[in-house]
Amino acid sequence: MNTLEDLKTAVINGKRKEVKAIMPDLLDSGFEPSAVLEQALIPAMSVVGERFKRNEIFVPEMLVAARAMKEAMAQLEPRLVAAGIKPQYTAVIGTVEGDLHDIGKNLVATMWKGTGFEVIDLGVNVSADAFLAAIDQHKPHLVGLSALLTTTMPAMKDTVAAIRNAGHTDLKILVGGAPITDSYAAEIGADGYSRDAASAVDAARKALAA
Ligand code: B1M
Repeated sequence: MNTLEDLKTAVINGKRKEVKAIMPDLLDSGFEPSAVLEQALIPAMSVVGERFKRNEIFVPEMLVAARAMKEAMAQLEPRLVAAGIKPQYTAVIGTVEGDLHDIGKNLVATMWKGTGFEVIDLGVNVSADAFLAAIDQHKPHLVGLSALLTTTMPAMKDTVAAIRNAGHTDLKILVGGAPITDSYAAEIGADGYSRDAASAVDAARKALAA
């Protein structure tokens, strides 16, 4: 029988096919989807990030690890969403312009779907204009912006400013991503920040109740 450690190792090493085989084994033998996420998948990406920082691996290895992670997420998402109820709120989410990281953003989208939000996911490298067009089209209650690079934090700031300048002063904006902090969120005029996907649910509820 496979273990969470087997899954973590397969993701770190970018073994997509192994991940594809291990996931049903774990999920069908009683592992909670949240444990799979928190004890195997997220720690795997941390290891990958650390190795990249130490120049032990490079972008191609990071990319294959991300693909393996996505394979796991494709199997995990239906289980995480299974408890979902009829959507009460609509949210638009995307990774800001210049930034191609989407694993964390996808997780936040999954958690929001799982707690009864209708989520319109604009993908990665989303310009402020594309956010504005989606806001006009879908009239969301909440907008989520993700940024993983210090170099794309200014794009997050510009997107918040563009949304506010377009007159959406009451629309709730939630931000997150590894380099983002509570104080940065406040500084750029967002309504909330969360450090991970699980707390993004509470942060969204809190912002909407305010
Ligand atoms: Co990139 N990368 N990357 N990368 N990458 C990081 C972010 C980095 C920290 C690695 C490192 O140096 N240790 C570093 C950024 C340094 C910095 O700016 N401070 C980095 C770099 C430098 C780069 C490139 C510039 C490398 C290069 O080309 N030389 C390049 C940039 C490309 C671009 O975006 N323009 C690049 C490319 C890539 C890949 C494409 C190869 C790949 C991304 C694949 C993909 O996403 N489809 C990749 C990966 C995989 C990573 C690491 C290893 C893992 C990211 C990840 O998926 N983490 C990452 C190192 C790391 O994070 N440890 C790294 C797992 C995920 C679950 O966590 O995304 O943090 P995270 O999301 C969390 C929270 O942040 C939060 O909740 C999520 C779930 O708990 N959160 C939100 C995220 N968004 C939120 C939104 C919210 C609320 C919470 O509300 C709306």
